[in-house]
Amino acid sequence: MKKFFLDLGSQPLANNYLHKFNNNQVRYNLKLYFDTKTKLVSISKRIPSKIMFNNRYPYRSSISKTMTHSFKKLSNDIKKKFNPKFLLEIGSNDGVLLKNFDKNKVIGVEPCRNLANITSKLGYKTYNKFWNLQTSKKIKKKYKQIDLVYSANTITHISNLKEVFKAITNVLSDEGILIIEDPSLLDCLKKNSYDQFYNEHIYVFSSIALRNILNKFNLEIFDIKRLDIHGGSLRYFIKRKKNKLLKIKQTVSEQIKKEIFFGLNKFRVYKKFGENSLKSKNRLIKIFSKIKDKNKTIIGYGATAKATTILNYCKIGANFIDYFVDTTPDKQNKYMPGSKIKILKYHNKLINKTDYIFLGAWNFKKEIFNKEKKFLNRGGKFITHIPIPKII
Ligand code: DWN
Ligand code: SAH
Repeated sequence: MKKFFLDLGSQPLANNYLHKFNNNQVRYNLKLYFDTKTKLVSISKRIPSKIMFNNRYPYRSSISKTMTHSFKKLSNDIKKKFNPKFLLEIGSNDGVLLKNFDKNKVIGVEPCRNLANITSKLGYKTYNKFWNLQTSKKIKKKYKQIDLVYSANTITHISNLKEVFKAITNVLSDEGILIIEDPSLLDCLKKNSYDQFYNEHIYVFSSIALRNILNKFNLEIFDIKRLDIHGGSLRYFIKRKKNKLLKIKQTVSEQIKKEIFFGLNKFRVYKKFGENSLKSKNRLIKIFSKIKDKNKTIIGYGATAKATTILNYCKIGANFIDYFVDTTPDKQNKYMPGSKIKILKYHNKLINKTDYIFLGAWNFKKEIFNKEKKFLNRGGKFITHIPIPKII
């Protein structure tokens, strides 16, 4: 049974940055549910994939140094540990991972044409398609079997999980390995990051829920690595159950134990998270109001999808934030979804004339604080809502 635990209100589509402010932008109701049987957490409203992942999708993974380093490190680990003959990446975006591999040993699947074009032009075979059974069959016909399938921050974006895993098992060799990486529900609840939920994030996985899904496809997790990426992610190493060559590591039972100890299998924990999110909203509004009462200026840093959830849930608009800065070309000179806050091209001059900066990209706090030493040294302050709204 699916039980409701948080209403994040009427929301515009994240990543739908508009050139001209439009009050009638498409909106949907963002409500969160916990399935007491499967333990899966999901949003209720499903926006068609073709609308979300179109030919102008602005998000570029390579923009952040943290991500580029993380994917480079992973590529080296994959080569060392698994030495795959052939790797398939689902949701290859602008090639942040692909680029670390030999062009003949890797293919990508990326539905957004603007992104698929980037890697195709670099010579990486990229299927400009959605990952589904049809795409999987096409790939199998050409490449036969694949010994490593990788997907980061993508599986949680696809509504039909049954089809996703059926399509994966269709191409994966008997001894093949599937690695998936997504934000961790445990971290999300611990940090009260309700902003991990928006139209693209249909699910936020716990390892308990993922294990239940994989079980249906005779797949099992044999290792888990926790990463600081995106505020806390889990990298799951998965194999077919019949493959006895790889032993199941203790990391798996340890992670499951941690999740059970926290109560991720119990509805009351989600109810509490819902209550905490409301408290977080009220506290954040108070911080913004107090700053504005003193006639100080606030700007936003990182026009993230997550920030869209925050701004629209907390009703924070141009009355509080003068503008956002972002290094992503396709977000610049557009408006934050659902608000009149403009996104400007990042320039340190813009940083140095404000009093406060709201961290939209709080997940890159380390990278950003390193870059903005000058702002911090002159007494500039950051505002974050993680784990509780505060001024740093
Ligand atoms: O799952 C998803 C993740 C991987 O990416 C997608 N559904 C959408 C997107 O979510 P997001 O927008 O919340 O992702 P990020 O990676 O937190 O976005 C960071 C944003 O901040 C980018 O627009 C780039 C920007 N940025 C910046 O302007 N200066 C980032 C850094 C580190 C910087 O120094
Ligand atoms: N893997 C990258 C990008 C994550 S953003 C990273 O971790 O940084 C999510 C990506 O998934 C986008 O590039 C989006 O176009 C892609 N995507 C969404 N639905 C998909 C589907 N059905 N099949 C394959 N990719 C999909």
